[in-house]
Amino acid sequence: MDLDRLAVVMPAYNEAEGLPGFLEELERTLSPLARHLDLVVVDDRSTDATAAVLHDLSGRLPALTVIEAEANRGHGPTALAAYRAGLELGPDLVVHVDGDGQFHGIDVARAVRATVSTGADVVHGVRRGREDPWFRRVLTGIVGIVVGFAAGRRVPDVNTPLRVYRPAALAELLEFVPDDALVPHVHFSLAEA
Ligand SMILES: Nc1nc2c(ncn2[C@@H]2O[C@H](COP(=O)(O)OP(=O)(O)O)[C@@H](O)[C@H]2O)c(=O)[nH]1
Ligand SMILES: [Mg+2]
Repeated sequence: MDLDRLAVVMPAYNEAEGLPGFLEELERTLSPLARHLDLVVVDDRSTDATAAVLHDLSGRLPALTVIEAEANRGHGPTALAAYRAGLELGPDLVVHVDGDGQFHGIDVARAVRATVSTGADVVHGVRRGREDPWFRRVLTGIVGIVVGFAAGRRVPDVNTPLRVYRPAALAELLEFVPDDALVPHVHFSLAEA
């Protein structure tokens, strides 16, 4: 694969238990895709052992950079801070994935490969067969319909956290979304469409 630098950016909140396995899995599956891999995790002032676990891991995973948020600001602003930190590294592609380990490393790698092979500015990983509570599904459905209507095209899994961006496209999107946006990926999806 023809990538010089690949940056994975990740907001994390109270994920002490799952993060080591997930980050090691990402390192294993993604490092073959680029000469240099960065894993940038922004810890949103977790109240569990996330900060200590990340500190420990950074000794073992040279790819890992940990950023401690100044205050707990929620998922959206933390994801935006992670995107900005990733962009600053000057990567060929930026991958965003949540710290909850909801995706398999091989699927993250598939999304990266799809971005390279299609030349797309943006690739979304779409979650199928989710087992969310009914109110989450209703909310997701309504947001999907509103965005689809506003954008003039259907955007499946409109708020998906697995997203791959070319840096120029991401920089444009970051201009478009306020730093404190609660659901920046919905804004992104709308702007992308
Ligand atoms: N940064 C941050 N993330 C949070 C907070 N509360 C929940 N999250 C994370 O938000 C992410 C998305 O929530 P989730 O329920 O997985 O949504 P879904 O993936 O759309 O089903 C998860 O990674 C949670 O850990 C918070 O206060 N700060
Ligand atoms: Mg999730």
